[in-house]
Amino acid sequence: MGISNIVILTGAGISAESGLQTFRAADGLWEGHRVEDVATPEAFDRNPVLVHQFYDARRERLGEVEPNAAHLALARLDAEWPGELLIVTQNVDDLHERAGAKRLLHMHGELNRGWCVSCDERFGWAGAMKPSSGAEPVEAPSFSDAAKKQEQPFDKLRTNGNICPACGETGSVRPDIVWFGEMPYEMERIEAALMEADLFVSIGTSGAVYPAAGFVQTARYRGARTLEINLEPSQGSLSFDERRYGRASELVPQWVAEMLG
Ligand code: BV8
Repeated sequence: MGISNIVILTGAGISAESGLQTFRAADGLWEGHRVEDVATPEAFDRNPVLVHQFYDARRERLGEVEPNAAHLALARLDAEWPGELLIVTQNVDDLHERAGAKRLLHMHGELNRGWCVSCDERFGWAGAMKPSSGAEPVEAPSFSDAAKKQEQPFDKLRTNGNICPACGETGSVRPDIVWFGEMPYEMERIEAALMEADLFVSIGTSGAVYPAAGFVQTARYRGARTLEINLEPSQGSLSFDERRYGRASELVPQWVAEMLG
């Protein structure tokens, strides 16, 4: 059966060799935090400053890392694959885009985006999101349309303060990220691609978080071939026709070279 339509799911493991921590750290903590203390809407209501500090630190870290050979190989496949292809990432980092991938979606959101819970606008965001300590007064900037058009991340216009670039509200901006208990983004587009897939490939994910961990079942059910590329067997490894274990920066370029022949 010729392979034409490919769906690729990636997780934290593909960014590990770029220096970004994965989730299943030995102590089960997430950069020292319990998931329920930093990645749930309840946590944000309870302690928004802690949640902002957690995401501000990860957003800052992004500026210190680069895409690795696995990201670059997928960007090459994206550019040269004649059939349908969709990269569905669980990652909130921007390393796939910075490697050049275009046919890509972030099902759990992005660190470089903000969402105003007051006016419901979403926009590019760079820098800290934690409300400024109120030391220096922050007057509302007049640039809503520029930011709205996301031509420029909010921060480039101001350096501090949690102010919505669309409505000027203060303290109403949250990370545009899917927290536990929240509905992942673009589920229709993902389901549609899985329905048409001839090949489903899972790279650098432990298969611990749903609905992403269930995609392999959907793909199999539709008759797609399934391949897992990971450092170790994932929780769903038995659901894959083929499994390759090792480092993404080595195995993904090899696999892409095979696909592009
Ligand atoms: C929802 C954004 C309603 C935040 C994230 C069914 C059963 C049980 C539970 C549930 C269920 N359905 C829903 C749930 C609840 C929950 C869930 O799954 N809980 C788990 C913990 C049991 N799911 C939800 O709440 C989801 N929402 O269900 O809404 C709904 C219902 C139906 C249909 C639609 C919606 C929302 C979940 C999203 C939460 N947000 N991220 C942020 O990033 O700050 S999840 C976050 O954790 C990541 O995005 C990712 O998804 C997950 C971490 O997993 P991985 O990326 O796989 O990372 P991990 O560290 O675990 O593994 C890394 C792997 O890489 C390892 O296997 C390792 O071996 C490998 N590796 C390491 N280095 C390398 C490598 N591989 C190759 N090379 C290397 N160098």
